[in-house]
Amino acid sequence: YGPSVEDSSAVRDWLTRRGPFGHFINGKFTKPGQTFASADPATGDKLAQITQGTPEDVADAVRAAKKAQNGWAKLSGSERARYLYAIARHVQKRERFLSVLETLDNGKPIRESRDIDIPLVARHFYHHAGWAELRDEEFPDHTPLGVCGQIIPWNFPLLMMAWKIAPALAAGNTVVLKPAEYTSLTALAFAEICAEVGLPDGVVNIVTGDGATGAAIVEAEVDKIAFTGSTEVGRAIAETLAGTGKKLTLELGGKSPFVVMDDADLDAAVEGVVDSIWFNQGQVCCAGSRILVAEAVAERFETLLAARMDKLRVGLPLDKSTDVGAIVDPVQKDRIQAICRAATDAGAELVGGQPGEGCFIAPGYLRNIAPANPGMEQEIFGPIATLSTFRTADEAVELANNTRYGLAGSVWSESATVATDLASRIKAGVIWINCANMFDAAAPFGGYRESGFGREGGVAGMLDYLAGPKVKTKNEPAPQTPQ
Ligand code: TXE
Repeated sequence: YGPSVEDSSAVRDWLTRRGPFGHFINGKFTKPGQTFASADPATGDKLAQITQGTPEDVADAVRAAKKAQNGWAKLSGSERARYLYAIARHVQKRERFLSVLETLDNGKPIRESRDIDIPLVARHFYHHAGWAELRDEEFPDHTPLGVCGQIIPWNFPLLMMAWKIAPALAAGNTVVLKPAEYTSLTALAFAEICAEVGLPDGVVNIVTGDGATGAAIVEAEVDKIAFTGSTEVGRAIAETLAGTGKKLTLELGGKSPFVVMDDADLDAAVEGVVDSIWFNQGQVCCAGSRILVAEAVAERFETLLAARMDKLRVGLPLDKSTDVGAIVDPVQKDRIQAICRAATDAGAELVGGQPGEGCFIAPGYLRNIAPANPGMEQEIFGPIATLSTFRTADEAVELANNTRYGLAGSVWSESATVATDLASRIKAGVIWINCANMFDAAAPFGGYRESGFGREGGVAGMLDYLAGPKVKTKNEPAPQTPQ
């Protein structure tokens, strides 16, 4: 099945009926203040007017969250779990509506929002409902942090919101969350779900706006900041928070290696590339953006890759047959093209990757690319990979680790010994073997080096929303030796 024209008109009716949008503070929508437009990147059509949050709006939201926190934390774990289960069920009930809204606002193919984003949102709330029930038993010496300020990006708007809100609430915290300015609409629809399930006022507060609103949250009287976004903004937030005692977790950029060994199943590896860098138009922090392939199979791999790339359909995101939708905003499209230009100016060759009208860019890859080429070093955050070769496993590891990031990696080999050996030597928070971009609410996700710190998901993710003694957990990442 797939969302139909009727689903799309239901979303448009909702936008007309509900907009212009204010914030969601203390269980109610505020009157819209000064607004800005949110557009459909595929057509340029305006979807809604959103309020630019002021420091006063942020202060109101923090006050509401503070007032609600004690009562929320005092509920028994199973009472908090009931709300999280109810949220998960309501997300499932409104699955079609939410996937169409996400696709209109972000430009991602409807197949992805329908089959990946929204189901994972529900899964994240179900999983953390379980944690709410187990919290007292599993972490008896821990307490909630208090009010959490959460700032999220635009590449997986509702899913990143779930990653932030679900563990925070399960642990007994309350939140003030700011969605990205390009993609605020599903967060506002989610606010309606919070009201529908009768979540106590002030437990979840959504304040919309741009970076200035984000900065106001960082400076507000919150106990933790959880941020996902660019390394530059992450660094600025860390500087602002230094010495304040506020807890901080950062999930930043990446330039993840995708290593294809000479004994790999090449057809499967090519499909892995599709899931990795051409998924969500390459706007994925853990995208396997640096393809490293063993020289012995490089020619055959590239032939298969180019043929598969040509079959991908770039098109309107609401069309169920579209593989590659629209880039989120013209600003991001310009950024992607600027890095590709710098890469080709420095001698790389771009295969595919041509811009279309509006926010579209065809999938592509950069070949003949030197390790110091800007296209190899910078996060392109678009549907463009790099393709280079290696001779030995040691060289593969060296190239894989030759980056300032350390978020994810993917290794392809038919030998379990080879694959696990490589996996253990690549410095990244997540390594996938013979697959890519697999997410599970129980598996901790997060980076090393300039990809940030802190984990989301699983036990490690829960501990980042609690204060108390360190608990050694089975799936906790091994401590990282400073580089
Ligand atoms: O990110 P920003 P942008 C990378 C990716 C992309 C680049 C730029 O390479 O091309 O960053 O994207 C809020 N204080 N990633 O400019 O600005 C902002 O409003 C507090 C990787 O969109 O970091 C939004 O809500 N908050 C990444 C959020 O930060 C501030 C996903 C992210 O926006 C702020 C996104 C400030 N001073 C981009 N300035 C990933 N890890 O997945 C902005 N914001």
